[in-house]
Amino acid sequence: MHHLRLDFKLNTYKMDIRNIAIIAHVDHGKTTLVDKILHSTNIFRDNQETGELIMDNNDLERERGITIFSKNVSVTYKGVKINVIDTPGHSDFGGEVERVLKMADGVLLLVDAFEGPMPQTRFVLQKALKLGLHPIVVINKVDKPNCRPDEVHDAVFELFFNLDATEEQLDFPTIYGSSKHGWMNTSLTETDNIFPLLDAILEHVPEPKVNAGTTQMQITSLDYSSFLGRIAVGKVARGTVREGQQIALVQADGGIKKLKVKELYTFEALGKKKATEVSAGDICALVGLDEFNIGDTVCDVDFPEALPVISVDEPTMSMMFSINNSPFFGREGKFVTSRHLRDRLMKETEKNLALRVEDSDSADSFLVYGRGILHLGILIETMRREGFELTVGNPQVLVKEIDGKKCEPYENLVVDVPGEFSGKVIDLVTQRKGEMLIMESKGEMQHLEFDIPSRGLIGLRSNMLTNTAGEAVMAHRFTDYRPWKGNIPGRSNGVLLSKNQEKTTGYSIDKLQDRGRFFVDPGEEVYAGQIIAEHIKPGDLNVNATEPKKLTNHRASGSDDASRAAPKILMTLEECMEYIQQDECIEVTPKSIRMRKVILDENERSKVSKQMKSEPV
Ligand SMILES: Nc1nc2c(ncn2[C@@H]2O[C@H](COP(=O)(O)OP(=O)(O)OP(=O)(O)O)[C@@H](O)[C@H]2O)c(=O)[nH]1
Ligand SMILES: [Mg+2]
Repeated sequence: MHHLRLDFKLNTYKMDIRNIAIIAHVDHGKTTLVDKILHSTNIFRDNQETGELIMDNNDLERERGITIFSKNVSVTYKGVKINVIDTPGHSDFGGEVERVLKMADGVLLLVDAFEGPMPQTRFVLQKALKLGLHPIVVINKVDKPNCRPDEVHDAVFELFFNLDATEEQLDFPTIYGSSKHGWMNTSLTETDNIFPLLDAILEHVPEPKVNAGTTQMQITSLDYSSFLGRIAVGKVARGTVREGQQIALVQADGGIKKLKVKELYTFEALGKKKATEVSAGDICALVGLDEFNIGDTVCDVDFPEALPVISVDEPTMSMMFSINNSPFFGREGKFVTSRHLRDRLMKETEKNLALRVEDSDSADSFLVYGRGILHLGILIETMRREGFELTVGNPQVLVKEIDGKKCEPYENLVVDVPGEFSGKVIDLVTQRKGEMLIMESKGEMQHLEFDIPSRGLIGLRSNMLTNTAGEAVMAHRFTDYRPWKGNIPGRSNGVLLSKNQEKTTGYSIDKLQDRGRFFVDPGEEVYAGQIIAEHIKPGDLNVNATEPKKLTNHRASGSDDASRAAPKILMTLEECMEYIQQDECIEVTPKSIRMRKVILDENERSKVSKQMKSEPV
C-alpha cells in the first residue's frame, strides 16, 4: 500500500500551520463564518446540517444566539493546518478576546456591511494592532439589503488610521461576502464558496514563529472536561511539549510549581486529538496540571522562564449575592445554604477571570464583581440552572478615587435609530447625563454616539426600546474612569407590592389593572413585599391582589375574571437586574425569578424609608 507509507512519513513531517482569531463586534457573524469554514473543509461525513450553529454549543449560547466562551477548532486546507479561534463579541467578554489573541498570528476582522465599525470593532482591532498583528478585513453580510460595503470599507480604513496602524497594517487585504450564504470573494462578485477567504489566510497570515530552545507555553484559556478535569490551552511559544513531561509552572507572582503533563492534545475539527509531542507554533491542550491559572507559563523544569504576565480587565460593576431569604426559601432549588453559595462562587473565580468574589459583613452575603450586566447575568443564570436559589441585589458601578476625586466608569454609547426617533433617543440619553459626540446619517438610519457614565446605561435599553418602537440598536463599551457626574434619575415609576402571601386572583388583578401592569398571572402564589406590578405612577403601593371573588346575589355573569387580565409582562433576568432599585432585590430559583423589596414587612419598610428621608443626603 503505497499510500500508507506516504502517510507514515507525513506523520513525522512538520505540518504547515496558521493560527487565526476571528474578531468583531457582537453579531457581525463570527460564529456563522467559523461554522462555514468547518463545513467547507469537509469535516462532516453525513449531512449534519441542523441549521443551528455547531460552534455555539453551550445551552445559554444557543438560546441567546451569542458566543460567551472563545473556542478553538482546526481545519486542514491545501495541506495546511489552520487553527481558528472564535471569540465572543459582547463587550463584557472583551478581556477574553485580548487573552486569546496571544495564540493568534493573524486575525480576521469581521465588519457588518451595513452597520460598519461599532464600539467593539474598535476595541478588538486596537488590541490586535497593538500586538503587531496584520488583520485581514472581512466585510460580511453583503447580502443585506441597503448594505454599504464601500462606505464601510472606507470607515474601516479610517478606524485603522485613527488607531495608529503601521503602514503595513494599513495595507490590509479585504474580503467581501456573506457568511450566512456561504460565500467570500476578493471583490463584491458572489461566488459559491469561501475558498477565496481561506486562500487569503494562507497568503497573508504568517506562519507561527518556531523558536528553538527549552519549553515555553503560556496558558491563555481553559477548558473543562468531566473526565479529565481542568485543561490548559495555549500556543507553544518555544521548544516542544511532550506527553509525560515534567514541567515547571511559573505563576504570575513568580512562584514555581513542579508538575507533570499527563496528556497532551492538539485541536482537530471540533474536537481534540491525542498527541505525544507538540512543537512551537501549534496550539495545544494540556491535561494534568490541575492547579494552574490563566497567564501561567509552562516551562522546562530546569529553565523556568516566564512569558510576560497577561493583564486582566478590571471589574466595573458589583452585585450582592445572598442566600434566598424569601418565604419561598428552599421550595424550588437544591443548593440553598451560604456554604453552597460561597463554594460555587469561589469555584467560578478559577475560570472566570474578570470575576472577583469578596466576603461581606454577613456570612450569608458575598460581594461579586464583574464586567457588566451580561457577565454577571450569565453567571446567575448558570447557577440557577444548576439548582441554586439565591438573592441578588441591584448592580452598582465601581467608584474609584483618582487624584483625590471621586470617579466613575464612562462608556462610549452608539445608537442607530430611524431618523424620526433620534430626538427621543437624544432626550433619553441626555437625561442620564450622556453627552452627544457624533450624529450622522447611515442609510435611512441616524447614527448617534455619546459619552455616558455606566450608571446611566443601567435600565436604558428597555426605555430606549419602548421609546423607539423597538427600532433602536444600541451598543456600548467601557472607555475610562472620569469624575462623578452627579445624580442620575432612577426608575420613574413605582411598583405595586403584595400585602400578603396567597395565590393572586383574576378578580383582584382585574380590579387593579388601571393601577399597574402586572408581572404575575392570576393564580400565582405571591408573598408580602413581592413586586407584582409596575405602578402607572411614581411611588409604591401596597395592594391586595389575592381577594376571592365576592359572592353576590347575581349569578356569575359568565365572563371569567382571569381571562380579562392582560397577559403578564415577562422580564428576563437581565431586565430585572436593570429594573430594580437600591431597596429592591431579585429572588432567583431554578423555576422562578421574582422581584421584591429587600425589607418585606410593610411597617418596617415604611419606618426605614421615613428614617432615610429625614437624614440629610
Ligand atoms: N444577512 C446575513 N446575516 C448574517 C450573516 N452572517 C451572520 N448573520 C446573522 O447574524 C446573526 C449573528 O451571527 P453570529 O455568527 O452568531 O454572530 P457572532 O459574531 O458570532 O456574534 P457573537 O458571538 O455574539 O459576538 C445571526 O442571526 C446570523 O444568522 C450574513 O452574512 N448575512
Ligand atoms: Mg459568535
